[in-house]
Amino acid sequence: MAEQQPVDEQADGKGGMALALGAAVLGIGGLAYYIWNDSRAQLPEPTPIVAVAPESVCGPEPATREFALEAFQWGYRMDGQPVERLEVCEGDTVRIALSAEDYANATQHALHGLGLQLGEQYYKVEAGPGEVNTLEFLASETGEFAFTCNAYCGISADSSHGHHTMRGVLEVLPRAATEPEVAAPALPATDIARDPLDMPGPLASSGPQTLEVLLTTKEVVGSIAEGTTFEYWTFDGQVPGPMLRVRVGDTVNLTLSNDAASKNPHSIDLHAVTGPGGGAVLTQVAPGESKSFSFQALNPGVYVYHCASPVIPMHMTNGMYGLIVVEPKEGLPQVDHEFYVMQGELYTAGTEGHQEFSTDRMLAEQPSYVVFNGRTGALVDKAPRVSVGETVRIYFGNGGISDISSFHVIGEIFDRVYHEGGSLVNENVQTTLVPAGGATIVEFTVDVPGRYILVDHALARLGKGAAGFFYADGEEQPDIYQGGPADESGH
Ligand SMILES: [Cu+2]
Repeated sequence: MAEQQPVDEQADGKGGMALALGAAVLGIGGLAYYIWNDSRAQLPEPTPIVAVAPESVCGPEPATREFALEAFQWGYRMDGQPVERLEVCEGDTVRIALSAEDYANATQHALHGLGLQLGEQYYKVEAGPGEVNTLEFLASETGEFAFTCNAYCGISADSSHGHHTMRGVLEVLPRAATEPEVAAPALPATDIARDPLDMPGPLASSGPQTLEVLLTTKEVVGSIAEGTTFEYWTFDGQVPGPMLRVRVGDTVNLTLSNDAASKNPHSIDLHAVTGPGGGAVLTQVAPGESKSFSFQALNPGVYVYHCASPVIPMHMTNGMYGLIVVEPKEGLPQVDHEFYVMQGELYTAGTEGHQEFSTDRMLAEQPSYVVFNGRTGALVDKAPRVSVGETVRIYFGNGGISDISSFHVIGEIFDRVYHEGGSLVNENVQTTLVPAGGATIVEFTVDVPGRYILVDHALARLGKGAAGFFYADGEEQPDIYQGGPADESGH
């Protein structure tokens, strides 16, 4: 059963009319309206019913504002409604078409006019019964300017014969600052993109060790994409930060040093740490300071580490993330190649030149860029090469704060996936989910030569930068993959 319509709409008919009038006024452009209540029709006390906000009136470009005013015995009206205030914007061309009510037995009142002093200029127009004359002028300065029925009405403006009520105000509103946002020029930049081959190799088999790790947080200007720069916040100057590699049972003495040139405190929370805060509470370091803490790696897997200084998502997306691999006691099976790849999100204001961080975009979870290894094209410029028949392992982490990555290699099937970077191994996987703050390990043998493309299969992110390559060299493998002979292809 349909719900009954609320009766307020009918009860509030005047409000509805006001809205309709407002819409009409907006359609005309630039008029704030005052009308008289019916009960006050003989008393010219205006009651405002519509206020047109300047923001909705003053666009970036000057406009022509047209008003069709009719002078009648008690004042000016427009579309039958008394008018006391006209609003325009500085620089607008104002066109007032004045007509005079043609009524019987009032010939001495039949000539009406409108005069307006605007700065140095006095503008006037008059109209007799049945005439329409147009006054056009430039709203050359801001302020409130009275207009009245002037001497051309035929009698004095302050006479008691009625013309004294013929007055109003033209308000010339300032135009909001409208200069287009000019992008700041790009700054000198360093390449913050980490090479996917830049990582420690497999660990030698041995008993538990104590490892010393030093990481330095640095704020550096890098290039996100052609022609754009951004102040990245990093571990050791690149994105992602250095891969750390330990083995289950190892103790890590980690020292975090914040570069003296930094403007912000930084810290590190490693998901491989067992203990409150993952290290973050113990490592909040001001610029120029260092702090240390120790942890024992208890669980095998691949883990994200990231800065955890407020505002944490801002520190993360600005580039402060990396992976720590905790190998099982027996180590990981040997492969021919290992790649280190992390997806990240960048939230920036603007699209060119030097870009500032955008809190609005971050809160809206609308990254401007989704990238692999810090910037667009990082894994294109630094695409690894392998040979057909070799095995590849990719440590893939998600340093983003909004998007879940649907990690996929076009033209390849993952023989094994360490699901969510843990100990559960899945086989024969096309696309694997990597949550924000999560990681995975994928392994495959390359069977066919050519170029392979790493993507987040949420493919709209391709246009935001989430693409990378690796190349496989070697002989064609027609048993596995080949095109049809040209004369049989039908094309
Ligand atoms: Cu930080």
